[in-house]
Amino acid sequence: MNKLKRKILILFTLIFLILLVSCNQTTTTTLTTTTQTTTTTKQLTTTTKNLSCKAINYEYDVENLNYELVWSDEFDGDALDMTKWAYHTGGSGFGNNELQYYTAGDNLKVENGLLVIEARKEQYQNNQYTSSKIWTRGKAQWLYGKFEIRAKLPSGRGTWPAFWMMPFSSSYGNWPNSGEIDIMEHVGYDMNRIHGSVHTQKYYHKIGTQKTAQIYVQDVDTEFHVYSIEWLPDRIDFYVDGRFYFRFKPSNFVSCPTKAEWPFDKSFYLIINLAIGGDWGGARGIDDSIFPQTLEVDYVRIYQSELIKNLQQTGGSK
Ligand SMILES: [Ca+2]
Repeated sequence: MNKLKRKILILFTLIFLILLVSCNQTTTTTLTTTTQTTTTTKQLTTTTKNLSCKAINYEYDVENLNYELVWSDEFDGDALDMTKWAYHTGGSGFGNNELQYYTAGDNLKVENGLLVIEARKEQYQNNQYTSSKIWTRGKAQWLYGKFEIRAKLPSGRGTWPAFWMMPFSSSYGNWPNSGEIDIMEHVGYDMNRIHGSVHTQKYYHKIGTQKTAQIYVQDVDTEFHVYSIEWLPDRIDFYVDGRFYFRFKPSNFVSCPTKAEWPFDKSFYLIINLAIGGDWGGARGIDDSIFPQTLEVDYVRIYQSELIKNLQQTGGSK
């Protein structure tokens, strides 16, 4: 009898042990699965979050982008090419209390391979000056690329020429929310100091947060210089005569840029104008003895890279 009892006891103990081990294994497996699921969810969340950030996680070799000329105007004809440009006319001050009236061609000519915009001291409607502003709006716009303008600037107190870009459609709202890129600005009371700037919802001049830089260039009014930007998916670099002087890269300021810092993932069109007076150009008055003044442009050349056009954000976190 004792032998049988011992056998039964051993058997029960064995069954108990097997059950215990098996139960433990199930618990362990369940725990592992839960942990893995949590980790996977976490990874997915992180990835999604990073992809919603703008202007980060782009990988490219900036030295090997194989740029191709996609649009240009050498101004070789004897009139403005209206398939490429349109006049922006009017005299309402353009938000900066500018004093010129922009005419539809009276202040502009194309000759000797140059576009020449002439600002004059003459009454036109309620304005004391006339000048010209042209843009590619509705005719051509670009997302990313190299934009080069070779030009000779006017001189004297009150002049304010600019090469700049505005969004084709204001997807992120009214100015400055959809962005503005100022390739070159120059005010005549501060000769030879070239300004490159961007404006966005978060960074713009009316609240004193615009991102801008300056470079001193000799003889802007007597020599031609090349004013250019290289606009990439995560930054915009500014140059004069190939000399780099400013990089706007939003990830230098915030870890996850949004449209408030980087609205520059949409197409922009190009603008050339010569303003007179205004909040900035006229900050030290206008010297009426300087007129007429001219802005001369030798060419506008725009290059793009297929690699950049097709570049996607990488998924990993950085
Ligand atoms: Ca030319």
